[in-house]
Amino acid sequence: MAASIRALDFLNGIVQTRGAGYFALADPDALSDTQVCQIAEKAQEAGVDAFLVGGSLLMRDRLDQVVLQLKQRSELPVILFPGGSNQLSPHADAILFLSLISGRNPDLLIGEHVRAAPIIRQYGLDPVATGYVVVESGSYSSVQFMSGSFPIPRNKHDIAVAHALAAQYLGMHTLYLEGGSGAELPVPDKMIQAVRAHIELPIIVGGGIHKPETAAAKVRAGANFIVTGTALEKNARATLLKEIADAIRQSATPKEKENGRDGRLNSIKARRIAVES
Ligand code: 1GP
Repeated sequence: MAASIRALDFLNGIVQTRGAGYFALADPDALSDTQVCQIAEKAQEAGVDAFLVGGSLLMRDRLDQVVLQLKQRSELPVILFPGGSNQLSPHADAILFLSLISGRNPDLLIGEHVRAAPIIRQYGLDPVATGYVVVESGSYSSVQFMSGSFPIPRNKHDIAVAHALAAQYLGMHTLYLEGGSGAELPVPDKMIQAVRAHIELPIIVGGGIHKPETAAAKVRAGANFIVTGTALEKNARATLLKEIADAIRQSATPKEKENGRDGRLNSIKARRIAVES
């Protein structure tokens, strides 16, 4: 991402021209220096669109180091994906400015943001306002524990839709449906479909996605960005990155194929009717 391109324009450009993209997540607690460098060197050629960097907790003070390793070995954008206001780096390009809207913890709805905002400005990071929605994923996840919040039950699609609409009406720029790192079960396809049928925002989906076919199914359900972290921690080989990136591209439909605003609205209505019937 050139310095002159804003992060949101970069993300929207991918949605318009390709329909879906791929983020590789580097958790500084989970990856060794060697693994970070391996992923950085292979990701661009494999078809990764950007790196996310962050985690629920930072056990070691090496956020800057990981961001710099990625920047030095790749031209891909580095977007912070912070577990809190202590996870900021001046070397990153942008930040998912996450509000945990599925929880009712005021600190994660606005408190951490107030602490982070002046530093984000000082560092010149480009914030992307993101509604962060945690979904039940078969086991108790780090994000649930650290946030002290209940996830949305897997079969309660209406609750997920209501949160997604609230994020859109609050003016957020993206919605992140999160199963939690290392999730046993990824966010259900039917929940993604239901959310897609009701909102226009780019939808990011992560947690428990290890295989190309799983990534493809999430994209067909309506996801615009797929995040994988744990899969790369276990296997940083370039072939896995490429297989997942290829699956995402082959399953996506560029948004620019839809016609005009009325066309988009009509297609939302049509998708909603299809999901509800
Ligand atoms: C976690 O969505 C991300 O916040 C990625 O999850 O580590 O399970 O790929 P995984």
